[in-house]
Amino acid sequence: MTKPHSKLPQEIAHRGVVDPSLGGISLVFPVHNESFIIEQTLRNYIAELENRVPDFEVIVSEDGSIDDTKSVLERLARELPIKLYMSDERKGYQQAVIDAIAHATKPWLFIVDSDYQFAAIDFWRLEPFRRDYDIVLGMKYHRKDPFYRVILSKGYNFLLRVFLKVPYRDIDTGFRLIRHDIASEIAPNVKHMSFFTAEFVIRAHYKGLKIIEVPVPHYARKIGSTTIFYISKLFMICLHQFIGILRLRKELKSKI
Ligand SMILES: Nc1nc2c(ncn2[C@@H]2O[C@H](COP(=O)(O)OP(=O)(O)O)[C@@H](O)[C@H]2O)c(=O)[nH]1
Ligand SMILES: [Mg+2]
Repeated sequence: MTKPHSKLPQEIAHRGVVDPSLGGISLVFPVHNESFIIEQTLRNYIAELENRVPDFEVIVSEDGSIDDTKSVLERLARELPIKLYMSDERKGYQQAVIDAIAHATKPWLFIVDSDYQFAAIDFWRLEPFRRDYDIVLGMKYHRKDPFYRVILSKGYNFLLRVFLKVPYRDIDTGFRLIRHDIASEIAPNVKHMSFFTAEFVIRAHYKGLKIIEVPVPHYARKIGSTTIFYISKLFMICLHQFIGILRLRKELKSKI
């Protein structure tokens, strides 16, 4: 991997029609209980990208919402160009992404958290790197989450450096461009960690793929709360992650 830029460039270099030779993009949103924000997210991303990415589709992968999310999405699907997949059961983030990858038809995936902690316009910070990389990770600069999450994330990335010898600073980001063929090949193998992107990136790293971290602004959640990292579950999440790191290390031992 190339060393990331250590600072966030103020300017977005290019915001225009993307080079069609780089291939079309499937924008993928995993969604769970986001009724208050999902409309804003979808409208902003579609407005930003649909006329600038020549070969473009939007895939919404929702499951298990118990708020108003499903009816908001059904209403939006009548108006906006989205491919909507919903499930009554909560499949979880990883399965939602794997299913979306199977439905996606474009050569690149832009997989983005649906709670608008990343702004649509920052797509343009990642996009130029498609030319030379297989995976472009939006590194949160700076992370606008509760203090305990920032500390946990720093500790987690540190443990990955020590135990798995990977150099990333924000490996589990919710804003990334990934080549579709790579995602289809690697995603189904992710099994040890509950942080899907982290294990995915580590596996890609040891396959020798080209990965870069690019700083992007991060915004505090305006509404709702994390749907994954409840304080009451933190101890078990950390324990599970640590066991996952050890299992992945065992599996990849010959390569590390
Ligand atoms: N489809 C699906 N999406 C999920 C699930 N859990 C979380 N998400 C989505 O994943 C994204 C990240 O979740 P979030 O709770 O914001 O994580 P945080 O930003 O790390 O606190 C959000 O867009 C959620 O709506 C799930 O079980 N299924
Ligand atoms: Mg979030």
